[in-house]
Amino acid sequence: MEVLGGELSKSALITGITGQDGSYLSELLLSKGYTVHGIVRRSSSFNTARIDHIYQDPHEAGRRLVLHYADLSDSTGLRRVVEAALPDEIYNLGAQSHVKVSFENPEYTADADAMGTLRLLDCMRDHVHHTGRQVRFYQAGSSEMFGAAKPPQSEATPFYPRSPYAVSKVAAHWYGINYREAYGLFITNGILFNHESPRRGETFVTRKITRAAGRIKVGLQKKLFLGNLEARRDWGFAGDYVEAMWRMLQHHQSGDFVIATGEAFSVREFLEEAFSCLDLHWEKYVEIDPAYFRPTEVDYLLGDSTKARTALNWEPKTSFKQLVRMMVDSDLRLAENERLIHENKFVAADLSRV
Ligand code: NAP
Ligand code: G4F
Repeated sequence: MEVLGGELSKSALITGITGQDGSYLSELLLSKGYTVHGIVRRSSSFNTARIDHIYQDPHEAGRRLVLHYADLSDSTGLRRVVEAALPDEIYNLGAQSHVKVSFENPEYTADADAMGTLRLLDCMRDHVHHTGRQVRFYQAGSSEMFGAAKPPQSEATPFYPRSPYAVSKVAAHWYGINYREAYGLFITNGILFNHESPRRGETFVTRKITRAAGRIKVGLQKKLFLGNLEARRDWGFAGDYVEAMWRMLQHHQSGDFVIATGEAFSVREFLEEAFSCLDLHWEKYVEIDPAYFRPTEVDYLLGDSTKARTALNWEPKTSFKQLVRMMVDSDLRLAENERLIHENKFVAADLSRV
């Protein structure tokens, strides 16, 4: 903890700060007075779009958002960042988070999601040992870990992972428990069901649908190719879920917590809801492309978050319909801007000539 303007300010370190959840969590922690340190991967193009609105120039006095180049595949870098940030709380959100991609890049997924967690836990273990500081660790576990287990799924449901991503998250979950028990560290595993937002990556099914609905509405797209429409998911709003992450680390005891809405809908139902927001009939536009089927699918995720509701006093604030509407409205605005650029024959800089 550091003294900021006479008040004690907590320091948090977030891996995956450039992702959907990282951006919402940063906003939440900044609003609570934290100094937020975030790990950004080096990329040849900018990857900070989701946090550009809260970015603070390194030359700004008293800045509370500090970005560090590091990668979950590089322990040395992680160690340096932990030593520089002196975090009270570590949120490990960084991951190769796409299930279908994990079948194509299983080894990389295991390295970032399972080994990356182990590397960061080990940094924390040494840091706590050498400094005697109190540090709390949040691990971004997933309902994918339940996989083929019968719904509803709670903390008591045995895992049955169905993808390299899910297997890696199960390993990370158990590394967390082992480090908690072996070294007495405060390590909490969130087991979060699907959560979405206008900032969701565009290749996840909800955003793919709302993005396409907006583009179809303004005449920029004619077809939407999808895979399995029958899968059922318990979809919540990411903004509500980062509040749960924070509450988990404020709780007096570490543990494992399921975070979910308790309602599930199929991909088909999401489609119906999203397209009807724009008075469109999805059947006219959607085609099934088996390329989007998974070698092993997760059919039905439905969470029982009674423990979090009771112990953390957390509950989701956003309904399924409100979530879909929020995403459709945002993506309609995006599509309208795209169309304006298109109609004005706006020419983006051709960087290959520079
Ligand atoms: P996301 O949007 O895909 O963001 C993932 C973040 O991890 C990005 O900042 C990404 O950086 C970073 N990252 C990827 N590989 C990395 C590496 N090797 N080293 C350091 N950073 C790396 O994911 P999200 O939806 O925000 O989810 C956050 C976390 O919760 C993930 O661990 C995900 O698996 C888990 N989770 C998500 C959900 C959900 O429904 N959203 C549900 C349960 C669990 P770039 O921006 O450079 O790519
Ligand atoms: O949107 P999805 O890719 O999300 P999925 O696989 O449930 O994983 C997400 O949620 C997990 C939590 O349970 C996170 F841990 C994970 O990081 C990620 O955020 O797919 C949802 C469903 C699947 O059943 C998929 O087969 O939608 C189906 N689907 C149908 N057509 C499609 C498509 N999924 C994608 N991505 N693209 C399609 O065209």
